[in-house]
Amino acid sequence: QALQLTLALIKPDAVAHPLILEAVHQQILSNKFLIVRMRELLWRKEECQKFYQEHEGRFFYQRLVEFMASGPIRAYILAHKDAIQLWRTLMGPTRVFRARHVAPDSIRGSFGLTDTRNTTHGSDSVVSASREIAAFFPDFSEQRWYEEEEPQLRC
Ligand code: DAT
Ligand code: MG
Repeated sequence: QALQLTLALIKPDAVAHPLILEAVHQQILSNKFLIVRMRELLWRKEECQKFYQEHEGRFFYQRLVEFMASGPIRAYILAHKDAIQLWRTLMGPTRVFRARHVAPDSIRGSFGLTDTRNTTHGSDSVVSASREIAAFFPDFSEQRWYEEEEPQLRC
């Protein structure tokens, strides 16, 4: 079975706290994701606006964009047989109140501060994963990875 790729982000609220950053990183390792690429960066407001284009006009959009540009973020390309769904399950629900109630041990249930400052991001489909990976890792060729690296990694 081929490995699937997803984009995971650790948002500024979590990168700012070394223990939370480390705890989220450990979740990635202990769930047997393969870390294909990783980088830390500070994002500009314009880049955040583009990344979250689908939410333009929502009441939280401005807040979200400003938050994502407010400090360093860590971006990962993660590989796993079920990368997209598994990472989203580990993150838990978007909104912190719900996360604390229905998935208290999830990443957001454990560390989420507010509905906006909710620790992590994960792609929600194969199509958005490709788009989001390209946004953070413009030099990464998914096609090449599937041709040259993935066949040697799957077991
Ligand atoms: P997710 O990040 O779980 O995919 P989403 O795509 O619906 O959720 O929203 C993107 C981000 O926008 C989310 O991580 C935090 C922010 N957001 C979403 N809904 C919100 C709300 N009701 N109030 C404040 N921020 C919200
Ligand atoms: Mg989303």
